[in-house]
Parts: sequence; structure tokens; C-alpha cells
Amino acid sequence: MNRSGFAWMLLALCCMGSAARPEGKPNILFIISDDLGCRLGCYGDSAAHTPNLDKLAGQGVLFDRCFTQFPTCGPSRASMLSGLYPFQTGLIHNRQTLDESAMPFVSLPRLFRQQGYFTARAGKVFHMNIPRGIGQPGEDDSSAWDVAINNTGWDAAEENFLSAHYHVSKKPGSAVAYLDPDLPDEEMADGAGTQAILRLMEEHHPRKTGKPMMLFMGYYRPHPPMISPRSHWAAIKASEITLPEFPANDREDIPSINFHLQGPAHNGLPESVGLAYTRAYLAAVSFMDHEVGKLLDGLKKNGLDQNTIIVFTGDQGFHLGEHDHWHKSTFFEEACRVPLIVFDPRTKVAGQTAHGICGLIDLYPTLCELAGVQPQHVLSGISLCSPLKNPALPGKQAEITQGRPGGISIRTERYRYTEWEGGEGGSMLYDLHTDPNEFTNRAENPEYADVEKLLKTELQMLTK
Ligand SMILES: [Ca+2]
Repeated sequence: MNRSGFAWMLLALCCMGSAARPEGKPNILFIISDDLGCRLGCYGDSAAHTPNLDKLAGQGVLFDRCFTQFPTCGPSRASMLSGLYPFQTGLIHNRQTLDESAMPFVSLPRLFRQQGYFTARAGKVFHMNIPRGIGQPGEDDSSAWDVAINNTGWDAAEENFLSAHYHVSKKPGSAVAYLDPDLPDEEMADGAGTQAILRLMEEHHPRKTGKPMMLFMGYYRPHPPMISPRSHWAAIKASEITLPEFPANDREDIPSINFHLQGPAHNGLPESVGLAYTRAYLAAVSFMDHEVGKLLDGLKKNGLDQNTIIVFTGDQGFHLGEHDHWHKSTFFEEACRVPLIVFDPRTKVAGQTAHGICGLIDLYPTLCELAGVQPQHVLSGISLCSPLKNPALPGKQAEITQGRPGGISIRTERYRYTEWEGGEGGSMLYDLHTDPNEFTNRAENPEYADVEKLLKTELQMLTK
């Protein structure tokens, strides 16, 4: 079945569930962390310290082959929240908005609001510039929310984030920059966001309002500049951090267009800087995990833990030295693969891993089906309700990731094939069974000609 076929099937499924009364519907807590790759304990990272997310994974289903539809903040979020691919909507830049005046389709939280949910967000859900856009709405869908909190904190003040340790470039949103201020969590923008969501859980409790809640918490960390309270750095042991290895000639067969930022600030860092930056990233992840823990405690304290579906994910991954690179927006696994944990307290499945391929685009139809909410436009993802009940089920045959400039990529269980400008601007083919670190580009290799041709055809079919 092609993609649109899946979408129609999904619509039919969702229609079946839409008769449920609002008061019987589950609450939704959707947590998204910015620039978070799979650098969590539950994804096998031994240097990470993420006890709360590890616990959540132990209660729900961890998807270990989930891919973003665009390895850059804004387009990734626009795709996830519209349920459509970037090539379908044209939303491929950070500054584009899903506001109802600009777009003909309904964003996920606006849909839930229209169908009886109390919806609220704190922090970065739709795109927002980091750090200078913190405290402002950014490219928000303003009609999606009953309450929108533009939380800010010490780390968003210009004089503070410019006091961080910078390597080469001082452009804070994309710099190699980090800092460990000796301050309480609540003084950071993310800490303030957590407190706002905890207040909303109490003030808009379904018992008081008669409405189910859909709460979005968008954490800014570990997006650069990597600023997190000093108390979260102790758990990240410098002795446990190693930098990734790669062949000396690794870059010779990689089209240079694959590296979004090609300057010295993000390539070939001195080892001491790379180690410090990796520690800062993991400390920021540990801080974010600690904040997630407070939200989970808040659900329990308010008696919401047995009727709240929790989604935890990230918008795209981040290179920490793989292929000698230190940023995002490439078509390598480090930038395209994202964590996804879903916990539905109504199911008996706990602590299992779904290995099938899926994408962030699948979250819109998944939440619609789980909540019995009816979509208003044809969605391109598929519901993950089946793997949530049985994680051993196979996933999609392939997932698509688009990127700038002019790049598009297909990921199957075994291969990743990427091309720019239909191949005119370069191409990459990796055999992930024999080459999981993507060191040998097989594009235009005669031995892989049949594979390349097949993947190219599939890519064309799926992006028509
Ligand atoms: Ca991001």
C-alpha cells in the first residue's frame, strides 16, 4: 500500500474512535527536547545520566528506529505537527509558520483544542530561535493553545549566554558553547517551563474543567549554547567519555554539501574541546531529564498518571564528533535518528523496544487514534498504535528525510540512500548491515548499482 493509502486507512480508523466523549478521553503530555539525539541511557549511552527517561522507557515502548523528516528544528517540527512531509507543505525553513492564517491544514494541538481538549504549551514546540528567541512565541500556531507560556530564564539573557565558553565562533545558537552556572534549576528557562506546566496541571485539572488536557513541554536543551546548572554536571564523568573514531580518509567520499556548517567551529575540534563539549551536551541532557522527572512526579501528585499518555521525543539529532562533525542537519544517522518513547498507561506493554522503522510524522495519527480525535486533513504518517500493543510487529518499509539544500534521503531497514538535486548535486549510499557507522559511501559503486537503482525508484515513488 502506498503512503496515501495508509493515510486513508488511518482516517477510517480514527473516525471509528471519534465518538468517545471528551470526559472519557486520556490526557496527553508531549515532551520534546531540542537537538537531542539518542544520547540517553535507555538508548545504550553509558556516559549519559538519564534515570527518569530510562524509567519512562521501562514503563512504555521505546522506538529505536525513529527518524526525523528534516534534520533541522523548524521544518522537523512543522512536519511532525502538521502530519505532512516537508515536500508536501513546502515548510523547509526555520522561519515558516503553521499559524492558521498561513496554512490550510490544522496543526495537531489546534485539532485537539477544536475537539474539546484544553491545550497548553511551555517553551519550544513550533520553531523558536535559540537562544535569542527564548521568551517570545517564535513561529507559533497561536490558535493551537488555550494557554501559551513563553518561559525564560538566566540562560536566555544576552550577557549571560555570551559569557559561556566559545570555540572559534560566538554565534550562540550554532556555536560550540557551554557553561555550568551555579544556579538552581528554576532560574533556567527550561526549569521555569517545568514549573509552568506543573501549575497548569493543577489549575486546569480535568476534574475542575471537565476537559482532558493536552500539555506540550518544549525543552530548549541540549540545543547550543549548552548551559545547564552545575549540579547536573557531576553525574557526567569525564573518564567515561570517549570521542568517536573514524578512518583518516572518512571525508573523501562524503559530498561536502552534507555538512550544513563547514567552518572550523564545527569540524575537526581539538580533542580537549570535543571532550568538554560532549560532557556539556550530556550535562544538558541530564538537566533536561531531571526536569522530565519533575513532570512525571507532577502527574502522579495530581492523580493524572493513570490517564495520561506520555510522548517523549526530539526534533533531530546532533553530531558529537562523528565524521569529525559537531552539529546537526546532515543525512547521517546521528542527525536523522531521534529518540521516541511512548507510554500509554491503558496498555499492558511495558519496557519493550520496537525496532521497526517509523518517523516523527507518525505521531499525529498515533495521538489521534489513541485519543479518538478525528483528523481534518489526510495525514501522511501511519498510526503507531499497533506496535504500541505489540512492539515486535514490523515497521514501515522505509522512511523519508528531507534536508537543505535540495537533499532527500530514504532509510530502509538495511540502507540509507541520499541525493541532492536528484543526484546532480551528489549522492550517498550506506549499507548499514555491513557499515553501521557509515564510513563507506557505495553510491555509484557498480556492485551496488541494483540497490541504488531500487532505492532511487522507491524514493521517487514515496515523494510524488
Ligand atoms: Ca532542534
